[in-house]
Amino acid sequence: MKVSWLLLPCFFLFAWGETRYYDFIVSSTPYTRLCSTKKILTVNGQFPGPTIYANKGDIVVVETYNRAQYNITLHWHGVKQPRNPWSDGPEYITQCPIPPGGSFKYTIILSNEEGTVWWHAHSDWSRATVHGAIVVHPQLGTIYPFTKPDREVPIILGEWWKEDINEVLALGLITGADFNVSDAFTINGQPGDRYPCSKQGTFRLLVEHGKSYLLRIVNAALNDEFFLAIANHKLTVVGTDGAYTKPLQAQYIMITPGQTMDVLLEANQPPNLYYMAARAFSDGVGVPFDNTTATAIVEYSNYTLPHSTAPSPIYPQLPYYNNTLAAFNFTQRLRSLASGDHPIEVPLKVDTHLVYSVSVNTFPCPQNSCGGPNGSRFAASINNISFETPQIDILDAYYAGIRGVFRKNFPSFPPYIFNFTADSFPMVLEIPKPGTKVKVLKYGECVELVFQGTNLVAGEDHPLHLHGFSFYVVGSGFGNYDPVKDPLEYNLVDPPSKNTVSVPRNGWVALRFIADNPGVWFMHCHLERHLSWGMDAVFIVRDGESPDERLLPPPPNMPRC
Ligand SMILES: *[C@@H]1O[C@H](CO)[C@@H](O)[C@H](O)[C@H]1NC(C)=O
Ligand SMILES: *[C@@H]1O[C@H](CO)[C@@H](O)[C@H](O)[C@H]1NC(C)=O
Ligand SMILES: *[C@@H]1O[C@H](CO)[C@@H](O)[C@H](O)[C@H]1NC(C)=O
Ligand SMILES: *[C@@H]1O[C@H](CO)[C@@H](O)[C@H](O)[C@H]1NC(C)=O
Ligand SMILES: *[C@@H]1O[C@H](CO)[C@@H](O)[C@H](O)[C@H]1NC(C)=O
Ligand SMILES: *[C@@H]1O[C@H](CO)[C@@H](O)[C@H](O)[C@H]1NC(C)=O
Ligand SMILES: *[C@@H]1O[C@H](CO)[C@@H](O)[C@H](O)[C@H]1NC(C)=O
Ligand SMILES: *[C@@H]1O[C@H](CO)[C@@H](O)[C@H](O)[C@H]1NC(C)=O
Ligand SMILES: *[C@@H]1O[C@H](CO)[C@@H](O)[C@H](O)[C@H]1NC(C)=O
Ligand SMILES: [Cu+2]
Repeated sequence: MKVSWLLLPCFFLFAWGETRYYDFIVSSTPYTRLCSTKKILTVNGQFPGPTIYANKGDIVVVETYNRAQYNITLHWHGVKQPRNPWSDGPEYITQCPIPPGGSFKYTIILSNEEGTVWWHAHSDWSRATVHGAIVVHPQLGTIYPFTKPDREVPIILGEWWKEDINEVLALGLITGADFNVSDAFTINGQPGDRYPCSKQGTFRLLVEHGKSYLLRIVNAALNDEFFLAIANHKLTVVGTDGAYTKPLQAQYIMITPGQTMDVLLEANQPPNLYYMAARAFSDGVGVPFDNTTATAIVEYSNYTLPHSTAPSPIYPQLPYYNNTLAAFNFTQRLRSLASGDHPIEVPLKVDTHLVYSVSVNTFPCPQNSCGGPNGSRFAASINNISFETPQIDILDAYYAGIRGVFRKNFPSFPPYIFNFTADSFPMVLEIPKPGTKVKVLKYGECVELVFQGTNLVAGEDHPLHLHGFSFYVVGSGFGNYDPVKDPLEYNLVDPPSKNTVSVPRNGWVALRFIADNPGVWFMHCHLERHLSWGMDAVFIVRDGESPDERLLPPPPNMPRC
């Protein structure tokens, strides 16, 4: 075992793991999809990128070399990185980008994550193609809380644009209109045979009758939540966001960008070809989305072609794209495993209550000249603050005491209380306030955070992601959150542990976490369009008193702005 500079006394809460090393080379690589070839950003030339394998409690060191023409940063999504925001990745939040020709050594500290987490770029929209899975196996000497599957397969869901992704981003930012939607969805990089020129590469999962498969599903898409199903097969969810769940049987799953799901597939059907299909769950009225379907094929090994007919895989049933209840029904049934070997500790006493409203907004444009509704420019906000990205990263400004980069007055509650889920609003409510504000938390305090979705401009499901923590989703519902009645219905026994939670359209979710990870931590909608419009917030968790409750020192060679 190699000892890294990070191993300070009392550092490991969980175990002494191994250190693993990976080299990631970011470059522009030509790829052919949908009948044409374009250059995309990749890691080591792969799309999706390489899978990182580790055991619980390990440290993973990723030497990252930027051989592309764009700034880049990498984020280790779902990894809490205790005391180490320096390697968390979001550009201008915890680091300056790695410039073309530059390099940076990321140190990824695994703690209690077990299952599937993932990595992706966190600069502009480059995560469209720069992403991959992180598989965290149980510690040596411990086992899965379910029968060991015969094989494990990462299933990475993504999107494909015919245009260069930087142009899609630039066009939306210039015009103020909504961004162009993708032209295809992908499963392990392949759209599947419902798209032109795509039959050849379709991802095939070869299975043997009687065996079981652990699908490590990651939604790496920029802007689309997915329904996913496999024809004639039940799916058994056993984990999500790097934590185990009680086995949950389902005909379909709903997975948002940022989420992972570990799903057991039993190959127990008559040998045949079966489609795995993924299409958007999109419930915003009038909100444009990619209305296509990606497919892969589950192929039984002893399946023999019937001589008379051309093989046509069996197609699964998926909920309709705007079926809010189907999505909510699935999400709401997830429960933590909460067993003797995998106990959970749901905080019962809350120190700080926060209510954050999440809204899509508009800014007026001179002569109504922009591409958004009525000539406005699209925006988005949390508690009516539309986040403005600073030019120096917030972590550096906090650590070095640089003034003028951010303010500490992020509102704890919506500044104005109204019927958040009403059908229409006075125009003045639609316009947010731009700013770079953070919420400061004391080390170790218990936070209850309620996200309230609003119907401003267009209500839709928002997948909110918190860096640096997992949280327990203790409640959710439709309408306006009621601070008196709704807490009576909380699940404080076995709520799911998540890092990305879907805030239902015209509804709310309540979550709890202990602020025991000092540093600067980004929180944002994981729909990239909303992130770019300002649906973002930042927490600063102060140092605690003992040495192992303090921020680690910055590593050498942090990129400069
Ligand atoms: C956006 O979509 C429009 C309409 O489909 C198309 O003409 C244009 O080329 C696209 N531009 C980019 C940058 O994606
Ligand atoms: C082939 O499929 C049948 C089910 O129809 C199963 O009983 C048998 O064990 C399978 N054989 C192999 C080698 O997988
Ligand atoms: C999406 O496609 C389905 C057919 O698959 C069609 O019925 C529906 O109208 C389409 N919806 C939108 C908003 O394009
Ligand atoms: C879903 O969309 C269809 C039109 O495509 C519409 O008739 C229906 O009311 C919508 N359902 C919901 C729940 O919004
Ligand atoms: C949720 O799904 C379960 C299982 O599929 C079903 O029995 C139940 O009726 C559904 N509930 C709603 C509200 O759709
Ligand atoms: C656009 O303007 C119309 C008429 O003034 C108004 O009813 C509508 O709410 C506006 N839409 C948005 C999204 O602001
Ligand atoms: C808010 O508006 C919705 C939609 O019009 C309505 O159904 C609901 O009763 C309103 N809630 C309150 C608290 O007024
Ligand atoms: C947001 O703030 C702006 C500027 O102060 C104000 O005009 C607007 O009404 C506020 N909107 C909400 C929903 O609080
Ligand atoms: C790359 O990052 C540097 C440092 O923050 C910044 O000055 C530059 O504008 C960035 N380039 C692009 C294309 O975003
Ligand atoms: Cu959103």
